[in-house]
Amino acid sequence: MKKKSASFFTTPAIAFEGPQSANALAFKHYNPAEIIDGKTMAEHMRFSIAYWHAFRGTGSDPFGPGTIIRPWEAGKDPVAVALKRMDAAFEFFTKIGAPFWCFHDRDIAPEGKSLAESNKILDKVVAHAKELQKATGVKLLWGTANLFSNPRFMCGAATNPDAHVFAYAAAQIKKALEVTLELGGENYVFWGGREGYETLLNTNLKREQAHLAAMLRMAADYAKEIGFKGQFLIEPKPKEPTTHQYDFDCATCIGFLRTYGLEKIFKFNIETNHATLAGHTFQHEIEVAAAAGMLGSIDANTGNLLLGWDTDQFNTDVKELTLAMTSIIKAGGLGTGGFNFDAKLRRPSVDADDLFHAHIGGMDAYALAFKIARKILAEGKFEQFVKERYSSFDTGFGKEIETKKTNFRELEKVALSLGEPTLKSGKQEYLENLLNTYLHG
Ligand code: XLS
Ligand code: NI
Ligand code: NI
Repeated sequence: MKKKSASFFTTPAIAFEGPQSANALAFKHYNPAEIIDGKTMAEHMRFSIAYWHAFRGTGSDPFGPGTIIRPWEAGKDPVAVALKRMDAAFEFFTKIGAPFWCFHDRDIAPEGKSLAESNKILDKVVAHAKELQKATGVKLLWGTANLFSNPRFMCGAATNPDAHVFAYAAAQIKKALEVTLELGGENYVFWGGREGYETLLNTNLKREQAHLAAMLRMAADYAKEIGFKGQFLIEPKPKEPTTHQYDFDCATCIGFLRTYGLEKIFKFNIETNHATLAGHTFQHEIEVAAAAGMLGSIDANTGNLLLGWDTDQFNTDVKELTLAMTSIIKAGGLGTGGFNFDAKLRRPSVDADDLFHAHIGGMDAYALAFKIARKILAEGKFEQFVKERYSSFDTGFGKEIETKKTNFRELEKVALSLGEPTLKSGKQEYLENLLNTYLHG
């Protein structure tokens, strides 16, 4: 039964109208009801709205205050505003047709004067969110704790040099896990926040990394204890806010998790903008995670490559997304993960409908990329090329290398008898042109 509540958006619910439609407030490629391989597009894409950007973003930047004024923000009592904001958020989730949402504890509820009071306020807002989830059918993709905004976390949370701050962070994660469970969250995310350092003059790197591992271990133990079955996800990022973030990229995190025996507990939440900040492509990070069986979820955004920080823009680059999608589909999809729009409006995008245009663009670009990627994989031309490129490892001494049945003496014999290897083209330009035939016909 739908609960009747005041409407905050004049924009009507967004419908699929197809590629020919001239209506900017309609989907051109994302048809949630379309069935592909026995699953609806909505089920394939599992789109999610990021509460912190869509409903806490004001357009402020280091040079000036917010520009985006929302009607539901009016009011003196921050708890009443938080509840009203939640109504607005669920109206938006429903109108844009996103089946999931994501939040940090402090996005949805203001902090009180003490931890106990903050927990109480959070419970109140979570109870309201639970009602709205029930009324709308929108589900929680993941929850997380904000361990980076409050000044107490200025030197990190799990990697803070002060054990008191560590304990505070532990208490906050404990509560965030409880409310994520309460809301049926399918995953729980750990983004490193300020887990890193500015200078080694005041930092014991080894102890900090061990503390981070201890925090993650305790989180996993507690999740088990309370019956939270969602997937734990690490979200790598190389820098910002600290100069040296410990969770630099997927490869670094895999090494870290294996060092501390945590690799079975975690998968990755890969953010496009974080990948490029690390000097990688989005697809690279997906492939590294997938190769380790640790591909979990996506924070769908993009950065401005001319800038060196996390600009969190909506991604409409179909080429980049198509490449990413081929890797995701080949890896068997995202499981309990989804595509979460960890992206914000540009500062001058002050209209309410800008929030719709932004998400429509992101959803359409991903849906189109998904379809192109499926075609590419169905035709198998790139896969066939790659397969042939490595075929010398399918038989003979190549196979023996892969199956660990050879050694240097044997391989020396091979090299002496076969002589100089013939050069085989990597055919990059040919392959790039082939990719363009899928993108542009
Ligand atoms: C910041 C991160 C953050 C996480 C959630 O750069 O992307 O938004 O997704 O803590
Ligand atoms: Ni993110
Ligand atoms: Ni980010």
